[in-house]
Amino acid sequence: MIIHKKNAVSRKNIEVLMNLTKNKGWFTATYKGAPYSYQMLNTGDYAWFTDPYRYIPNTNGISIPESIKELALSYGIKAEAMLINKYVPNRGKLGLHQDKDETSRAPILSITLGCTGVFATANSYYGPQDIYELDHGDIFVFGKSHRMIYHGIKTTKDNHELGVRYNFTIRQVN
Ligand SMILES: O=C(O)CCC(=O)C(=O)O
Ligand SMILES: [Fe+2]
Repeated sequence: MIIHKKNAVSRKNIEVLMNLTKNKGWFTATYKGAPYSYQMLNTGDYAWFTDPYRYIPNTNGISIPESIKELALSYGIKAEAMLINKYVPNRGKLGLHQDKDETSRAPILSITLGCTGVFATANSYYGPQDIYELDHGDIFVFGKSHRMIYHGIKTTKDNHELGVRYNFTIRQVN
């Protein structure tokens, strides 16, 4: 199951999510010493960390807003972690990977605000890719037979007044 809804995030939820991005607690993750090209902010009950990849209880006190939890529930997701990524145009990328640190196999809900992310999906690492342009206000959900797809961000466009791309992924961990 893959769902891509254009311009589907309500005004209220855009405001709620933009407010969350004003929090302190942004950091640049590293893997084996190499920094990621984007910044991250953990919200919800669990935080995601690297080296090794894992979820641990989130201690920064930032919770997932109720209206976002309700949206997630409409896709069958008990929202336990929402990871916010901030990508800078032209530089922000994310290599092809699977989201596999969750014990739960509930779908993953992704929301884009700001600049466009050029999002690739594939059935295998070297397989043919489908490309989706994730624009401001888009919702993307992958679950069921697509839950373990490979996916990543090939590039971030410089096309929105926000000046960056925020991606929110809402996950059920357990
Ligand atoms: O930025 C995106 O659209 C994808 C983010 C993602 O795949 C992740 O954080 O695991
Ligand atoms: Fe991912």
